[in-house]
Amino acid sequence: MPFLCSLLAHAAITTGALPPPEATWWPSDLPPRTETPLVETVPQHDARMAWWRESRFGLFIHWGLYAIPGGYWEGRRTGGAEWILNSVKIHPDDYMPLQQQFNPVDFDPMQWVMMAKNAGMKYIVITSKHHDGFCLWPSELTDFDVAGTPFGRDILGELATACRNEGIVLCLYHSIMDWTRPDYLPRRAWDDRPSNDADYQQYVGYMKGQLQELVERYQPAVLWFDGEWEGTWTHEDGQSMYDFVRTIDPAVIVNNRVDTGRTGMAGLTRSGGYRGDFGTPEQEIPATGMPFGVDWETCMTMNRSWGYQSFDVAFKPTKELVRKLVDITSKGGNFLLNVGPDERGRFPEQSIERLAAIGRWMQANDESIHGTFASCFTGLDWGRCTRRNLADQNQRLYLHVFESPTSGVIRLPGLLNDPVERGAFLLANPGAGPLTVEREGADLTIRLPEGMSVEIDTVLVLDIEGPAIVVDAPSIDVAEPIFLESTMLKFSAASDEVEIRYTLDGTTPEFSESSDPGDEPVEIRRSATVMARCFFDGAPVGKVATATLRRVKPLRAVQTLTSRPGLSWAAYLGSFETVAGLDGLEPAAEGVATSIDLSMQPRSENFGIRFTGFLNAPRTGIYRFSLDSDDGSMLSLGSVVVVDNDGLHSALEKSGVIALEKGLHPLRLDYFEGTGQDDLILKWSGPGFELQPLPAEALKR
Ligand code: H79
Repeated sequence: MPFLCSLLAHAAITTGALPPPEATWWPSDLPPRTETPLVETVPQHDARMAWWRESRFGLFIHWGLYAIPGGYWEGRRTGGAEWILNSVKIHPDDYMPLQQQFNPVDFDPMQWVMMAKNAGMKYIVITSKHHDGFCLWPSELTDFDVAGTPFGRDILGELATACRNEGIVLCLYHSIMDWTRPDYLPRRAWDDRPSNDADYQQYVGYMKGQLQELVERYQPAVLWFDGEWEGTWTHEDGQSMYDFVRTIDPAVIVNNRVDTGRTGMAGLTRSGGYRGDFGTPEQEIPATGMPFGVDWETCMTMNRSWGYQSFDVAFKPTKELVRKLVDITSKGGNFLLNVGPDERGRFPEQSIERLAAIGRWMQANDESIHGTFASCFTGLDWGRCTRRNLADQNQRLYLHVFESPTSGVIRLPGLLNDPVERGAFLLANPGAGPLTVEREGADLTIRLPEGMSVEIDTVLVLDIEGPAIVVDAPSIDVAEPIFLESTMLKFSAASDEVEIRYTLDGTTPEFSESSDPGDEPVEIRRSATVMARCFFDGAPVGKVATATLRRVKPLRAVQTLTSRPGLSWAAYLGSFETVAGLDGLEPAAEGVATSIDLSMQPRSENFGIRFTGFLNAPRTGIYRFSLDSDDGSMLSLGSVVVVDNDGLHSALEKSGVIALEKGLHPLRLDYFEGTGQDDLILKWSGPGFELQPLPAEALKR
């Protein structure tokens, strides 16, 4: 995968004798620390995650030695922030002496904690160690730590105490990548220290030793790993690290960057048994919410950099930050908002102002954030919705109005529940009188107070009877979008109180003769554009669902005289950006494979593999192929590209569907790896079998 590191940042310090171990602390609403086993039931997992899910809002702190250069090196403004060692290609021998300058005399952990707490944040994640390897606590295992700075104080210890005193949960960010530790590999190209003795497993042992120190000494509630993407860190390392830290502290929550299952900057965990308790979108918010039970946290900078840079003044306005928090909460995620303190230990003035302003909004509205869960609506043109369960199965909806409609009325589309008596009210001003709630067909409407103007987000509260039932587009269930002779269609909606109508000719379903009722399964024998919609009392509700179904002929099988087991493979050397780069090259090695994997890879980076032969389809029917690769890959059968997963990217799964006649089909699977991690997984499903790896019988040459 590409190594396109973003800019930004810096590191920190250490000193001093170890403090006596703190008395074990744990906020009373966190699960007991010993009752969660490594292999959990769903209720045990939910109990472990409960405080984190309820918190919704946390403070990220990037602090370390990099705050000293602050994006300047040798008198030039270089940028790079916490990445400055890498961005400016600084030799460790020139970077590590920053340790002697680290003396943040203004460090006041109680002030930091209070700024977070007053902003409505419930936890703090601070960099125990960033990519530069500098440690913010006095570690027994390295001298490159705060203990070796003029400052000398145990920064994590002091922060832990302040957090404990104020009921803020302390969490630690810990980088797997380490640019200065001699055993870490790969070395930066400009780092010419002899590397013959470098022993990566020794480095992994060092990390584990440090994590044991951290967990036992500071009891972080979350371990937030990062820098996992270099090829040296494997899935096995990730599994082992996750199990290691949870064995020391069964209640600890660990992000998905501990393992290799993260999907790029979008940050969610791909399927395949990867460790990690939550996904980590970075600098982005998923476009839609996730299925219930998928935990995630968007981390984001207030300006552009994670580490301190005085010249980075591109701070997001408070309004935008609050709306991002609300947007994320309405999608079921957490918001981890960053501050990069300067070399004296001060938060930037702009960050202080924004935290205070967010706090003023939270003061009146935090009930709509803490302990709430995702919206029941897929989209609201005036704002967002968050929810809370009430007694008797009832629900409270928090309606976050971002733009007040000129009509003075907001609409809750397709919400079939009735309001409980009280009607709606303003969260920040409940005394302002009940707001009129009316039913208009399947919608509820709420009249906003006369002349209400919205500054950041005005929150209305509406209690409804029972869990929310929202009717939107019906779902169209069909096995695959292509079929041979016929296929079955089924429709379903969120409630029995609505009627589904559908058409097969591409026209929008009306409540008339021109459409058919969708209450029974339908057999389709011809290609069709299916459109379906819900109706309530004869009036349309929600969006129109569409599916294109194509009747196809199966790809003809080919006749061959010979058919031996396995696929032929050829391995190529080179730095590729697409699979087309393999064309016309001389292979560096060739052989036969009876399964599709990378066991024949000629080296760890910058290579390509082309598999050729035949796919043996056991029956005539519809087949789906799922291709998961890092970096690019492409699967063709005959002249048809079935899955195009080409290009430089991290692990990414794509699938394609094709109709095949029973028998042999010419197959070509191209793959290439740039730098970093590599992976190639091909699975298929077909007539009578579920998604699985291709068995040896399917591969011929
Ligand atoms: O600590 C902050 C940054 O210093 C750190 N993460 C946040 C929380 C960070 N390191 N690198 N980056 C951010 C950007 C790196 C992006 C890439 Fe990749 C790494 C591109 C390719 C390798 C991640 C993994 C995105 C795609 C694959």
